[in-house]
Amino acid sequence: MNSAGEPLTHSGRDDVRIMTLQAHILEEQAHQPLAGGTFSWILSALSISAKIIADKVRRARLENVLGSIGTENIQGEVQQKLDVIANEVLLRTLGGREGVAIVASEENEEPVILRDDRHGIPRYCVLFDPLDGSSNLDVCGGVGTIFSILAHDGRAQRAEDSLLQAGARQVAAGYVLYGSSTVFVLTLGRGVDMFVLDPSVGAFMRVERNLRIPSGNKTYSVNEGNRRSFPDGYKRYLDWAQDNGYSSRYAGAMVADVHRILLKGGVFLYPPTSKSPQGKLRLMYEANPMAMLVEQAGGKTMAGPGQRIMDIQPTAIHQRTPVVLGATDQVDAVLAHLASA
Ligand code: AHM
Ligand code: MG
Repeated sequence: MNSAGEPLTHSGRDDVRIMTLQAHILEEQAHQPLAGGTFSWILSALSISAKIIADKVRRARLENVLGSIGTENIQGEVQQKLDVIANEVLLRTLGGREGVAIVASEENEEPVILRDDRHGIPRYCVLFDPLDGSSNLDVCGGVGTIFSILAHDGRAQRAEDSLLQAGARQVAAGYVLYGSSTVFVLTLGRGVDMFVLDPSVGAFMRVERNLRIPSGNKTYSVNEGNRRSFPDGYKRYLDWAQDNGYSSRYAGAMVADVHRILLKGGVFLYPPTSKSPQGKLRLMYEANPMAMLVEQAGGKTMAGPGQRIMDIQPTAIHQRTPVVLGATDQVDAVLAHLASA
């Protein structure tokens, strides 16, 4: 054991130290001025939710919970059965945590105000997309959970106004990718760390500290089926990229695409289209948390020329934004084409 009571291998080297997500959170707590135990309990609720959802995703076909439920969410999108199940899991685990004031989900029209006494312990707002890319489920593709944590502003006139904070004010963000393994990627504003669920132990194990997005990867990730309705600048970029030896990779689930970019570099785009003039992705549940992760890993995230995603002042919790994110060099290459006449 080291001085913090964590197990060390015989060599005592940091790169071979066994560190669970829980131990990591306790260690980081010392550096989080807002945090304390309250904050750690919220992250532990997210970790438990991730394990439960991972299990549901793996058993979906066996338990016959694939396919749509026959209803639409507030965005007018068809809800999958597992969207609803994952949403319930998160609401129930977070709902029990004293430190959570408000939860807002992509799947619910209105935020849920859990506690708003405005006195006592500092509280937080947790926003999430419970099962991003859920249409991938039927074909065993990657899906994920995305979350964003904001400090609850007790001075806001209405409790829900406290949610309308720019992404730059997030105190933590992360995602869980339910892929060939279950991966938890987290930032508390001091870099990005990655954990993998060890199913035999039942714990997320830290496998990477301080992830940095590599530069120089000539890969773009975009739904090229929408190309005809992209603004001209995006078309110019795609022409340039194809003339310059770029490859294309697109999972159709933002979590899977962003995970690849964090590890390998490249750029992800969801431009405005004629069907979705503001882009498809949601600012508060998808773009902001991914922007915090990408910037903490040394990358760049923009909604368009001169507009950093995390500087957008939200006016509605379900609002959408165009997204260009990834390695700084690759995002700059896109922006150069958006700016040119
Ligand atoms: P969802 O939250 O309803 O699943 O939608 C978001 C998903 C993202 O994961 C993904 O990047 C995008 O929608 C794919 O959209 P499209 O099928 O238009 O390419
Ligand atoms: Mg989503």
